[in-house]
Amino acid sequence: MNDNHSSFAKSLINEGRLMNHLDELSRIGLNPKTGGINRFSFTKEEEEANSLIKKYMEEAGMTVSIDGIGNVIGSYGQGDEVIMLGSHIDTVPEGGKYDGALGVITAIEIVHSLHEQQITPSVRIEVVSFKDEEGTRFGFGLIGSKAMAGLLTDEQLNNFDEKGNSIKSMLPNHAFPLNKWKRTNIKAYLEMHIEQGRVLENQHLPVGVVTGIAAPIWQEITLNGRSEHAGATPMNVRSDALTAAAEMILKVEELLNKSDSAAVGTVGKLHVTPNGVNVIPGQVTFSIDLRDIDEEQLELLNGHILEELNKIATKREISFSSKLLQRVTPVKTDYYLQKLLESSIKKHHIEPFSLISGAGHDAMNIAQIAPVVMLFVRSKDGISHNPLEYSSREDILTATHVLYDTVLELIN
Ligand code: HGY
Ligand code: MN
Ligand code: MN
Ligand code: MN
Repeated sequence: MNDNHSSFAKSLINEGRLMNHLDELSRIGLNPKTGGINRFSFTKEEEEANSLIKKYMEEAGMTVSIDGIGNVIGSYGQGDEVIMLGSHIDTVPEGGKYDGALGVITAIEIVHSLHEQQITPSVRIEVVSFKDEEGTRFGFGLIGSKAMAGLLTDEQLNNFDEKGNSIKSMLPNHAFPLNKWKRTNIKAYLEMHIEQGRVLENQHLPVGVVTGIAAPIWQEITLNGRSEHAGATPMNVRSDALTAAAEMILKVEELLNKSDSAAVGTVGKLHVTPNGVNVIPGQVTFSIDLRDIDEEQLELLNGHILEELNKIATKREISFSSKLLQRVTPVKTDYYLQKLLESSIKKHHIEPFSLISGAGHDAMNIAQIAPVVMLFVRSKDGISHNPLEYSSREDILTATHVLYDTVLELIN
């Protein structure tokens, strides 16, 4: 970056501190054998990470609170209206160092540099680390941003983790009633996040402006056949839940490959019961994660897939049930905020580039109650949800300066 503005801002974003904080956070929940990070909601790793970001927020001059759902909120400046920055610090199993964490750490650093320059914003700035964005433990995520958008319902909290704990049982009493967390004073929400895809890399660009976010429908499919002896049961009398699941999973892939929309579908979790080498599987559950930017298309595709899976279950005389785990609305981001980001990007002599997010983000929920925009940072080889997830120091710092400049516009 050679414009004097960025060199001026450069001295104001403490790059060493920013990168150290990212490194320090990434050591919490690190699996030294794989390099993967395991930091799930309502665990000691999350608690440790929350105290670390609370410390960073306080050092940045923020007052910190944790709401009843578990969102960690750093507040800087005065006033009712809020410019909100944030993301999440929880991870998928064996996740990477940057997914979510980058948005929280860079947001704290932006406030820290404002604080060091004694810049008092005309509106209050909040940095939020949203609770349980990934949904790793309870099968549905975005809990913190759902609560802030008034979208979290009691019945959703009855999802259970592998050990039979429900979210409801993990929340403190003062989390209820849930609708008390709905926010109405957010003037703008800006989230920096790694792209988790290959578009920016293919464009040879460090950052991009997100104009739309595809949203997921998550379902859990349960198939019941009959557990029987693997040796004594002839093939023609079996009621094998796993071979039925196999045919269904390939059918999901076939329907998505054939669909002419940008929709994607993934079966990421599969659970076989009783899971014995010499036992014909009696029960199988598997997840379906379906995404599209177009809500109508998404619903139609979802209905079509369920119909086709039901046909396979009937043909195989296997009982079939589906449970909706979560349905999030795809969103378009705010045009004015997109243009603000673009003008900051131009100031850094980078060509502004717009793209859609295939991954879901807290911004989808906050978009229901405020104008939002996201700034994507290039992902090496597009890899994410994987210990190899990587964004370069240079790209991270460029993105931080761009977001810093945009925040300056919003708080003057
Ligand atoms: O699933 C997602 O898109 C995000 O990583 N939670
Ligand atoms: Mn700048
Ligand atoms: Mn993620
Ligand atoms: Mn994320």
